[in-house]
Order: sequence, then C-alpha cells, then structure tokens
Amino acid sequence: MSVKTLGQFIIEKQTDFPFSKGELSRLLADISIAAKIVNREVSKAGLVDILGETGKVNIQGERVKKLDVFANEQFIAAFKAGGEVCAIASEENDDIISINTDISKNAKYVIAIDPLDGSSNIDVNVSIGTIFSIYRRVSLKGAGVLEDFMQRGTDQVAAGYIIYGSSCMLVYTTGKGVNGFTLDPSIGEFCLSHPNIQTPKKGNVYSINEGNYLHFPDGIKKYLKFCQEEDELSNRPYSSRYIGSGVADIHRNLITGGIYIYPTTTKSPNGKLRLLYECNPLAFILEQAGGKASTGGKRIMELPITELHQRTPLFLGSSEMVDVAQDFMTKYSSDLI
Ligand code: AHM
Ligand code: MG
Repeated sequence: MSVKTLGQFIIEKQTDFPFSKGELSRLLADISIAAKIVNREVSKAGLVDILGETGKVNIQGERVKKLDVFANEQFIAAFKAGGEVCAIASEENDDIISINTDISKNAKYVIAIDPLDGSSNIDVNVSIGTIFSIYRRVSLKGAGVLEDFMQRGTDQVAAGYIIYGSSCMLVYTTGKGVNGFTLDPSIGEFCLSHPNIQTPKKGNVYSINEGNYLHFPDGIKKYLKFCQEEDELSNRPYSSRYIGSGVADIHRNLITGGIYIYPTTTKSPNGKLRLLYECNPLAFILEQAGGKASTGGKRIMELPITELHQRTPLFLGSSEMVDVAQDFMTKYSSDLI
C-alpha cells in the first residue's frame, strides 16, 4: 500500500497556487513539526507527577512546564525559526507577537493560534487540540501589526487543527477542500488518511454544554427539546456528545455529522469562543467540507473583527442541522441574532 506523507502532499498541492514560492508550504511544515513535539509531550503528560510537578524541577534538572505554556512556546519557536510569518496572535498572549528578524522581514503571512484548546481536559487524559488560522499580511513590510489580524474569516489563506487524541491528526484547508493526516508514530510522519473530507448534510449528534441550560436563550432551549423528541423520520432523539474540547467535538461531528453549539448565555452575552483563532478557522474547515458556521443568525466568516480576543457565539456543523438551529433562534430569540 502506498502512503502519502503530509510533506509530499503539500508539495503536490503547491501547483494549486501558481504564484506561490513555497512559503505557505514551509509554514504548514513548521506547524507539523511543532505539532509532533507537542504530541510527544501530551502523550507523556501523566508522567509529570512522577518526573516532577509543574513549577518544580524534573529529574533531568529541567523546569516542568504546564502543557499549554509548553505548546505555546513550541509553536512560537517554530514560527520564529521558520521565518514565514511576521506576527503571531495566540490565545496565550494578550498582545500580538511581532517578528522582525532577517529571515522574516519579507514574510507574507501572519498566523493566529490557539496552541492547546480544551484546557479543562489537559490534565485528565482526554483529547485536546491546536487550532490555527493563516492570513496574508495587510501591512507592507517589517514586523506585523495588529491590523494584519483585523481581517474577516473569508480572508483566511489556510486554517487547520491538530487533535491529540487516540491518534494524532492534522486536518487543514487552503480553500480547496479539507484533508486529514494521521501521525504514524513508527515513522514520525503525518500520512494522508482522510482525503477530501465531506461532512454529512445531517447527523444525529448535538454537542453543547447543557449545564448552562438555565442561561441559554429560548431559541436554544426549544432547539434542545426538539433534539430530544422522538421522531423516527428524522432519526430523533439525537445523541448528546460533549467532551469539552472543541477540536475533539467538532472533529467527531465533521466525520459523522452533527452540530456543535456554544451560544450566548446570560453570563457570557458574547458567547465564550474566540473569533480569530477558534471560530474562524473551524468555520473555514466546516464550510470547505460542505458544512456551515454561524452565530445563530450570521455567517461566522463574514463577521467584522475589531479586537484580538473577540468572542462570538458559534453554531457549527452539518448544514441542515445548523439551518434548523438557526430557525429556532429566529423564531424564539430574534433579539439575540
Ligand atoms: P479553552 O480555549 O479555554 O480551552 O476554551 C475553549 C473550549 C472549547 O474547546 C470547548 O468546546 C469549550 O471551551 C468548553 O467550554 P465549557 O467548559 O464552558 O463547556
Ligand atoms: Mg481555546
């Protein structure tokens, strides 16, 4: 059986971009290397207690870092060394990190990243992920600036996620479909395992933190009751599946069909998730796979962005399921959309 590695695939696809000089390919390669390093640490996370607790010195004499801090440092180091981006925005950093080195001064791109998403699952051996979003810079040269990130999701050049789960997968799009690669640990390579992913038009899974039920808008409360009703024709009741790691919940729903919702709540009137490095990249992937991404009323990728860590409600998944959930919002919570 022939195996296609991520590296081979990227080189083949470079011809999709006739004026490309290989920078985007190199940036994707940098991401995959950092992902392998993070995966190595994630897979031995449980050993931290044996080797030395966070903040203490381990038996090799190194300080043990929290995994999210470690992941942030690895990705930033990879981007600085690669020289393909002139600025980084990370969930872990209040401000952008501008890069102005000799190798980055002609860089065309900026990258926004959530280095380790699913923070509540990091210490309990449950799948976590990395999400990234790449834009062409709008500033002319030198170090990147905040304005480079103030672009709509529709301006993304590429986006993807890595899931550190029962296996490690990298899924990405450059706007020409979605492809998934699984890390083969025996050869240390991401191998094409899910070519041209298409998400089913509908599924029977809904993913939402129902613990917040009392704080949900009426449209969501009614939609959840609809999901739970018996109806043979539409295969209801749907199954409820919520891990609390967005990447894992959304990856499962991408493959099997389903809907993920993080709505506004009375406690978080703008929702919880961040537009730049969580919602936009996931929206780009879902749309490229034939799904939909909305705020419950508006398309995520068309939202204007004015703040780096801006939040938005998110309805993401199989197109027909997102449509139905939006109908409930229009009918019962039109003031919120
Ligand atoms: P994080 O970036 O702090 O990890 O937050 C994002 C995560 C998503 O991955 C997940 O779907 C959601 O927040 C879970 O939030 P909650 O615990 O409120 O349900
Ligand atoms: Mg996050």
